[in-house]
Formats: sequence, C-alpha cells, structure tokens
Amino acid sequence: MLKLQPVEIIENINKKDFIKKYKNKNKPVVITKLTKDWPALKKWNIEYIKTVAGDNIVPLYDSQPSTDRKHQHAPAAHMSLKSYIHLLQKGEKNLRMFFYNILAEVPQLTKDFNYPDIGLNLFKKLPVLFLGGKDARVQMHFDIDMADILLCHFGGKKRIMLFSPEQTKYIYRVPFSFSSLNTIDYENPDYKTFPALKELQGEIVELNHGDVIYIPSGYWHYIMYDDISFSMALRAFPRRPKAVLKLLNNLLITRTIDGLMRKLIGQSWNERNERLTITKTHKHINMK
Ligand SMILES: O=C(O)CCC(=O)C(=O)O
Repeated sequence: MLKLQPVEIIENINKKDFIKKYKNKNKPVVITKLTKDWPALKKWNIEYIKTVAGDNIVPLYDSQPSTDRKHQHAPAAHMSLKSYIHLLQKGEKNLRMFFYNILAEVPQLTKDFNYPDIGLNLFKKLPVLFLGGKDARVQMHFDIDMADILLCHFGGKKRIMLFSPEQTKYIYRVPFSFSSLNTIDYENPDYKTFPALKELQGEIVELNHGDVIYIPSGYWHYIMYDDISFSMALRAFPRRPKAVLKLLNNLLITRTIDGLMRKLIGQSWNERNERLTITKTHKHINMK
C-alpha cells in the first residue's frame, strides 16, 4: 500500500480560519456541514438528476490512454443522460461524465446550492458536474487550470487519494500531460516496476452525501467511486503570479505542443513520453 494519511475532516469553518489553516497552507480538508442549508442536500440524487436533465445528450469519457493521434481529452461516446444512468445501473463503470457545465446545460440545478463564503474567490460561471458508476476510477491527474476546488459530493460514496505538487517527482507524471502513467495501479502498487512509488506520500478520504472536499491548486488526485454518485466542482482561479504563470504555461504551451506533436507523429510521441516518464522519475530516486 502507498503511504497515505487521512485527510482532516471538520464540520464547518469560518472564512478567516479557512484561509489561515487550509488555503494559505495548500492543505486539503473535508467539510461535512458546508452544504447543510442547500436544497441540494435533500434533493440531489441520481433519480433527481435523471428527472431534470434525462433528455440532455451528454459527452462521456473513458479511462483509456489516448493513443495515436487522438486528443487526450476526446469523449468516447455521446448519449442521453437517462440512457447513461440506465447503463450505470446495469453495472457500467468505464464511461464517466466529466466537467459537465451546470450553468449552460442544467441551469435549474443552480437554484439548489450557493457559493460558500470561505475565502475562495469562486468563479460563478463554471459549476461543473462529474458522474460515474460503482467501481469507476479517475486517473491520477491535476487540474490544468490550477484552480482551488471545492468538490461537493452527492448520491453515494467515493474515495479520493491526494498528493501535493511536491510529490510530483515520485508520481510518474507523463511529460506534456497533466496525468501520470496510466498503467500504474495506485491501489496495488507494483514497486518493482515503479520503485519511486515507495517514496510517494499522500492522503486519502472517503466522501459521503453532502461532504465537500477542498482540493488546493495543483494537487494530484485519484478517485475511486464506491457507488454510483456525482460531484459538483466549484472553482477559484489562481491569482498568485506563480500559479497564473503555470496556468498559462499549461494551457498555451504544454497543451499546444502535445496537440501538435500528436497530429504530427502520433503514437511514437506517446511512446517517447512514456519512456521519458520512467527515466525522469527514476533519476529522482537514484540521486538520493
Ligand atoms: O469526481 C470526479 O469524477 C472527478 C473530479 C475531478 O477530477 C476534478 O474535479 O478535477
């Protein structure tokens, strides 16, 4: 097993303490009562989502690594939300709804929650929804926009592993991507093939209906769905110059180069990056 500490869990917190204890320290925390006054706490379950948005055609993503010239973030399928939910209820676990824009696609849901005043400058135009089936997995990644995230969870259980940006050197980050090597099983790490994982130190927590987790900017996360469930992410874009530069670099340079190289040389670009992932990561442990 990886070295994982429990994420701190609190009931509630005021703005001043949140900024001091968590935001300024880039420290994740789960807040269990932040949603206590939201209509969503009573209303939001999978059947309700089906009622309000069942006819919407939604893009679905799988966890397959992108190969050849396929873009890293291309959807694997499209179907109506009610057909998708039906698939999930029959045991589908590979297809997930990812970054679905609530304001644009299901504005009715915006009446069911508010933007907590806890010291994050939350961007009100981009509440997004993530939905997946029991046993779905979200690959280890960090968010390209370097946002501070409040992930508000509903409908069942999900577990999250978190790793700070300082742990990047042990995580097998694939160059020109925002994720780690897809062949790694973080739940049953193969230390022989991936010895740097022995050095990796992170945190883990289980989220239940109504819980909110604060994921600081640049944090790696790996998600395990234990039930059919969904989360809404509220995000605050970075303001500190270092994080803004990272965001611009991710969006304008890293992503552009990756897209161009995939188009130009296809699969050999992916293979080159996978090889580099191993050599670069193993340099860190050999230097110790
Ligand atoms: O909960 C999920 O399915 C994914 C959430 C996530 O990866 C994110 O907010 O960046």
